[in-house]
Amino acid sequence: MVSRRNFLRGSAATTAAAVSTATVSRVAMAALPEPVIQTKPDTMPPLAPSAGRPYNPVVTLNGWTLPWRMNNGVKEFHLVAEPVVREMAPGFKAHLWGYNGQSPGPTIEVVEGDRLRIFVTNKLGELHSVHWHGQRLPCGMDGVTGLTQPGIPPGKTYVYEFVARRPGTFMYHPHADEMVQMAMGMMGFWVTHPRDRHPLIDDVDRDFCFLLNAYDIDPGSYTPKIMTMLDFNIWSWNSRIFPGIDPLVVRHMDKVRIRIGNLTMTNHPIHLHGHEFQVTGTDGGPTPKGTRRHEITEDIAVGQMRQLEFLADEEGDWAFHCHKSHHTMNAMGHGVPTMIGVDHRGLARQITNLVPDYMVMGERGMKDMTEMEMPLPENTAPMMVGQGPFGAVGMGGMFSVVKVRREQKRGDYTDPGWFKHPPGTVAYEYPGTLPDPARFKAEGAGSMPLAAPPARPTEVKVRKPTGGHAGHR
Ligand SMILES: [Cu+2]
Repeated sequence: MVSRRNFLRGSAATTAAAVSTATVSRVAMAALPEPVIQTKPDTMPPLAPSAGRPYNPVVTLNGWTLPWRMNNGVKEFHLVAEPVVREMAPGFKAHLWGYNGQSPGPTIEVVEGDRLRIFVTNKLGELHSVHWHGQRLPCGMDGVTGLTQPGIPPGKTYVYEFVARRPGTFMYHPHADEMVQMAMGMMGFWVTHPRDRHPLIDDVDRDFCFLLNAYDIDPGSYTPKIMTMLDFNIWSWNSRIFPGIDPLVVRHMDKVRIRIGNLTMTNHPIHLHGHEFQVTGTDGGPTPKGTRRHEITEDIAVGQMRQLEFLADEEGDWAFHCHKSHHTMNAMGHGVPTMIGVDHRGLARQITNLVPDYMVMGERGMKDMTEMEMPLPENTAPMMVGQGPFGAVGMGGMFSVVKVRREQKRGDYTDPGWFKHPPGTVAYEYPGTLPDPARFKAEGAGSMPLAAPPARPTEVKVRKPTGGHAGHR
């Protein structure tokens, strides 16, 4: 259940107050900007720029923006690469690697033309470097270990300096032992706002961003299996899984931008209900207006960024999710036989006595799992959970809700609760009796008769859910 949140109203001061700054010794770091550490997985309010050129800040889903300091006209940031504990959903925590206390790391927001200095302190046990995905910069600042710089040794700090040359949607991630470091959750979002009015970049009222990431964490364990290439069991947005992903709260008639980057090993067709959006940009830059078309699903390939934009002109709680159905469920969605129509409850109970975490698919479908009294290993996200106003949502993983509300105030991201549907606008039960099905007069009169009839007719019985089970809550 996504709880109602009290958002701190945004300013650099309130955000800084919500975090502590204790990780790196202040003496050792005297010349560096104090590293700001986030301790919570909550969606923090937009960080309004306290200096430099103005811009409309983004909101990072279950994340935050890294504060900076101005030093002689240079924006200075401090990233600390370190092991973190990330709450991926209430009741499920993972040992990940990240930046400044969280995985993903904080979002970095700058303005086109800004001169930047980014300090990266390595508090991992192995070499590290940060690649600024999509940036135009001097080759030696590109952050590829061994190719453009030596790896940053454990305990050392390196400095990256470049100018944010083009506006757009980018990310940062390690380019050192990537397979391990990205599988452990090291990545972050990057937004470069346009310096002036840009013909291809519209002003929006709400600007959200998040990264797609995936983990393979065995039920009952805490650390991702970093050797997994394809068969992940945790499909997350910013290292959070439904129902741990905050809703995207918008005001009716707001112009909304959602920026998404994919650092998993597969593509994700991201699907929005109730609205059509346009893809207004990629990590290559803003897309020419003539190429834009309306979509309701946009496939985001590995290593790509996409900007989706729409006018929120339909009130409601609109599902927003990856359209791969295995990506909207949590651990244990794999490797179980299909048991639809098989009454195996007695058998399952007996096996559970011998193998405590034995899991079987439900008799009526997987959603049975949401209500089985099967004990879960400790620190395991149930496969599909989340209670909506009408019962179990039966989802996990890459799923959230865009909440469009007339009463929402400008700039207010507080969860307004569930949508109150106007009377007569919710699907309802048909009160009459079901008519007998119409049948074809002659069955099997196909154009391709079998050469010889089968020796023995095959007997298959349909087992229908019984009355008590069929009705759904
Ligand atoms: Cu997906």
